[in-house]
Amino acid sequence: MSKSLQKDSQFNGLDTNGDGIVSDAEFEQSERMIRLELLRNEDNKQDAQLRMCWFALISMLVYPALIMLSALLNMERAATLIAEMSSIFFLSVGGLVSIFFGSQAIKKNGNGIK
Ligand SMILES: [Ca+2]
Repeated sequence: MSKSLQKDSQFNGLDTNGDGIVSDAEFEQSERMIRLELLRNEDNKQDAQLRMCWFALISMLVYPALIMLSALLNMERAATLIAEMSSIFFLSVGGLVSIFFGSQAIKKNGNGIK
């Protein structure tokens, strides 16, 4: 005996051709759409992480220029302060970038534990 959906079921939308029957094909189609959506979200996430990575690397390049600029503008105090922060800054950015690439490698190849 065929089953029917409850009144106002959230799965009513699965009947895409409007014949009043949620066919197996329609059900599978919706599942495929969900999987596609998940893949797209994952893709967006990776893009965002990559952008963050680029931003961190570019900031590493800009950092020394910032010190030079401060020195040129006779802001010796600012130049000194920025230089003092540089060690922790480069460590943090380096850590961030290496964690990004490390996690990518682990995701791609597995962690070696079967
Ligand atoms: Ca249908």
